[in-house]
Amino acid sequence: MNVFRTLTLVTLFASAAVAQMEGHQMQGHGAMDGTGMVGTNPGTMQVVKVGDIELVAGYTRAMLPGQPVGGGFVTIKNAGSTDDVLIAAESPVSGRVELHEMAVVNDVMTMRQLKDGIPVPAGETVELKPGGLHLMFMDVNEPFVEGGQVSVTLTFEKAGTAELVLPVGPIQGM
Ligand SMILES: [Cu+2]
Repeated sequence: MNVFRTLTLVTLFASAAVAQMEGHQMQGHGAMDGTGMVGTNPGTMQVVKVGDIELVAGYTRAMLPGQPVGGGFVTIKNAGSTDDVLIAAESPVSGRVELHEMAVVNDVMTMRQLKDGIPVPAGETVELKPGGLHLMFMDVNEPFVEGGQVSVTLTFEKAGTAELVLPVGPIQGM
């Protein structure tokens, strides 16, 4: 396990120069985002609609042994005329799911929790993807395995709750 973690950290620093995770566990984000920001959708998630919100192309990634956190990604379309907000996420496979943003600030890759949620303005599409907005599975019970599925419930301020089943794609960059 320590070898994997070391490799992941090396990869992270090699690609992202200096990473500041603001209290997050580095190895998790290294495996998720550290090797290049290019995501390939490994499987097809069933489209889910709730109110004016449509959720497509969701997925997550296999995790390294011992990795405690994992990222989740999905595209959110708001076909309505009312702004909405993704305010919460939860999953039976992890202690909690946070809404996160990754961004380069002053040439440094940083990540933060979005405690006010992720806005989904009327008529717009918001993409949760590697290197940007994402779901962060914290305190994961067992590492996600490629080919598996991860259930997650998203709660929107206006549209209500949506149940997604995210396919688990390959570990990135290993
Ligand atoms: Cu995160």
